[in-house]
Amino acid sequence: MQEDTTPGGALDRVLTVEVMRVTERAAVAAARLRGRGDERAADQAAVDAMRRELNRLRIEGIVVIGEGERDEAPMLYIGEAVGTGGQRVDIALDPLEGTTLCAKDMPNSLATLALASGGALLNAPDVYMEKIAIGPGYPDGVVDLDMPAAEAIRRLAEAKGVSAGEITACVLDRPRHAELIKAIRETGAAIRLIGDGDVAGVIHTTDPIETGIDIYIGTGGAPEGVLAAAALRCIGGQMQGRLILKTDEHKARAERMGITDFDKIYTHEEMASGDVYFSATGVTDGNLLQGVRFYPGYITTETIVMRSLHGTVRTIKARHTNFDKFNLS
Ligand code: VTB
Repeated sequence: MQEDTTPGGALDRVLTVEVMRVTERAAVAAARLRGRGDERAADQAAVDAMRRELNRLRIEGIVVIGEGERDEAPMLYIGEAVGTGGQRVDIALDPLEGTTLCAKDMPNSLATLALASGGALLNAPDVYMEKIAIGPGYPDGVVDLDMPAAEAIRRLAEAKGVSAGEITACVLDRPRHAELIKAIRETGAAIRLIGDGDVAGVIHTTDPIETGIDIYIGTGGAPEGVLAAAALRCIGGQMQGRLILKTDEHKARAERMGITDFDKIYTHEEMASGDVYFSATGVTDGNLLQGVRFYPGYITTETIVMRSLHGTVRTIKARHTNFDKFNLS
């Protein structure tokens, strides 16, 4: 059944269940390789499962954020068409976000997918992106990418009605963030350093009581930025991102994707506009989602699936007893 066609182009709402199914399958495939120290194998298993499921959907989907450009990614490459035909949709995916986390069986690796009306997702090259994100409930513009990190922490604390010492920032643990980490610590704020997985890092800002994280700051992958922006479009919060296009080669790649202003700061609404669905299934246990559990005779998954049009956020714990659908061998 099709929903009313809104000016932004509403998507078929049955896709709520379909996107969840896709990330569930990818998560189960990856989870079987949890803790084996083989990132490539876990990623490949998730990619295969996600591709298989996407190709069963009644959509005319184009991967705009994928595993890489065609020459470097044999499957789910940028520009790949998926689905059996139907509504034209843009797809952003990361079948295993946090491959290292999964290979080491560390928290917060996810299978993620976003789906939006055709043309609604930013076609970002696989470069770095500076990011800042906070959860819902704050006035617009309370923090932005142009302000020093210390000021962002102070302004956020003031808006939350607490001291800077009660704020926790999530930052990727990378040498490039040494100055950023120092500046944040000087405000008295705490830092949750993460090894990988900044899609989860951004989503965690939307539920500080559960996750303990108020703000995400730092430089991570641009594709992960678009996925996180899609999630925030649905769940609320604010995010800004700026592509880091230092070399001519980066700029040429961005231009091929239709980007002309190389210094532009994108809001999350600009990175993911129109009607957006986002789904993430836990692979390893995490702050918001339990990882896949294998029991004798059944498997459980936990998924957060959301849609921007009505702001519905569902957390679905599923019990799967038919293993055929997972292609386990
Ligand atoms: C992040 C993180 C990913 O890449 O975007 C990061 O979310 C950025 O790149 O899980 P570097 O690893 O080069 O810092 C990942 O860690 C891996 O794709």
